[in-house]
Amino acid sequence: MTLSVVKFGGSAITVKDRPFTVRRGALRSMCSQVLSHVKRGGKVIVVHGGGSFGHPLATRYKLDRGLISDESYEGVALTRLAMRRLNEEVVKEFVRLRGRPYTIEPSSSFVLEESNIKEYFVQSVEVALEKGFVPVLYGDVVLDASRRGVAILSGDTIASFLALRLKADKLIYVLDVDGIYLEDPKKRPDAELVKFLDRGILEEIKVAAPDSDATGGLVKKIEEAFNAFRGGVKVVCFISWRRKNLLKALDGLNFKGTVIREA
Ligand code: IP8
Repeated sequence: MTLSVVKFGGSAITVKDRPFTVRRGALRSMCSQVLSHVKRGGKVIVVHGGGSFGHPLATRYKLDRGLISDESYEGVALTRLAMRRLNEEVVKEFVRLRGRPYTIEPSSSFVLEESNIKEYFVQSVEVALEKGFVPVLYGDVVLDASRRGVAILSGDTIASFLALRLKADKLIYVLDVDGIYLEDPKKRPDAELVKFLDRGILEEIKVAAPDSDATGGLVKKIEEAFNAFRGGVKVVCFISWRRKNLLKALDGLNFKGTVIREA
């Protein structure tokens, strides 16, 4: 039996430039592929991102800088509410498909120090898995014991952290494109998909890719993926949910996407 951690990218499950808008078809397809794999005996932890729910608020209130003013407290509350709304959508979709989701709030399972995970409580994830649930976590604003007070804990970080801690077999990042490209495939339709990603290619991407969201975007995501890979997670990949690609990756069949490998 395999354990997989699947990150539903915020840009895949929401319409990034339309606030609070879920991409219903994409979300349904991802949940359904996860459940097909679970039906076959696989264990899956789902972590989702913020997309057009968490990021616009986190950016508006500059939460990446911590508690910088009285307004920050309002920003923390509103951003967390928005993330809970998105989480509700994900959970409801699983329920519609007769799945067994169980949300575990990152805000009460993690404490940060200078934005890095300092304390954590993963037993709830383990027990939820043991009892047949699909644990669902998400990127959120989390308490930070340093002077900053709070920080954004990205779903990418949670996913790679859990994959390492729980010795997952696979860590799968689901994006709104087929994988990692050296150029933006939405602007350059002829952009080439990177099939195997090593450190050298990451350096090229650092130069080429703009980082737009509150948690550092693509490069941070890839760094997290490398951490998990170096720590022993055998399959770490970036894919799209289209054409049952997520299910193929979970089931160990040939899939289209980007796979991390040693340089
Ligand atoms: O989209 C960030 O999660 P991510 C969540 O996984 C917030 O980076 C609150 C912006």
